[in-house]
Amino acid sequence: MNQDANKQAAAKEAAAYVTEGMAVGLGSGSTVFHLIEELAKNDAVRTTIRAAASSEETAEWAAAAGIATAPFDDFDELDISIDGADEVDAAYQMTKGGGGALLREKFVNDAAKHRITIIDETKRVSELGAYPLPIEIVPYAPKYTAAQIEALGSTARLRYNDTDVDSGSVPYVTDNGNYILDCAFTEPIKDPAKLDEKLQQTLGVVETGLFINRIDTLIIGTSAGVQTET
Ligand code: ABF
Repeated sequence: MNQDANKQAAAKEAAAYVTEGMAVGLGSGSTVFHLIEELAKNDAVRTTIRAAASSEETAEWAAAAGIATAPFDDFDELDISIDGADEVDAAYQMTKGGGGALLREKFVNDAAKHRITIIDETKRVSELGAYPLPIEIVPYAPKYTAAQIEALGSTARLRYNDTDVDSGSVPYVTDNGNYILDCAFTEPIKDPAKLDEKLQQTLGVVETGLFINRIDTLIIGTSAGVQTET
């Protein structure tokens, strides 16, 4: 199967975990888009769940599917969260944030009793690091913040929107009004938890795309079928 078909298959498997009346945390990205498509097929579920969306785009997708959404702080906790990833390593540590929504995704993940990650097989890696790590930073000092991170052994490139012909490149701004640095480390990330600790202490860093010990169920769409690891 092709990558998108594998994403769809993983999303379909995850949708079965969502039951009537649940408080559901929705991540972002194309695999989550397929999840919302699957949830929309079940009227009893679609019309009874309430969702916390981890991006404005996801909230639009949910609304279009007839799924009620509410601000994150309206929920005391979430029954389940379902989100994608950019990389998942052998120890189930993740790189997320390729879509720029990592901060809200981490809130949604944090509040959920059952945290499900849905990926296609291309995301499964032995060690993190081939995918540049997204890090959300305050817009005040991107160059200074990038220099602190580069001292840890990476390049840290400010993420831009598509080049705006009139005004040149425009920095990408997250839903939270912050910037994103995409950080390519020169070596594989052998100890993601240790790197995350260092990054969390770096002046200017709001949140990192390292999701440490944040998977309860991993659903992988593969060319040989759907694999579920808990
Ligand atoms: C979100 O979706 C992000 O954290 C991650 O970068 C992205 C994965 O995108 P896709 O599902 O389109 O591969 O979970």
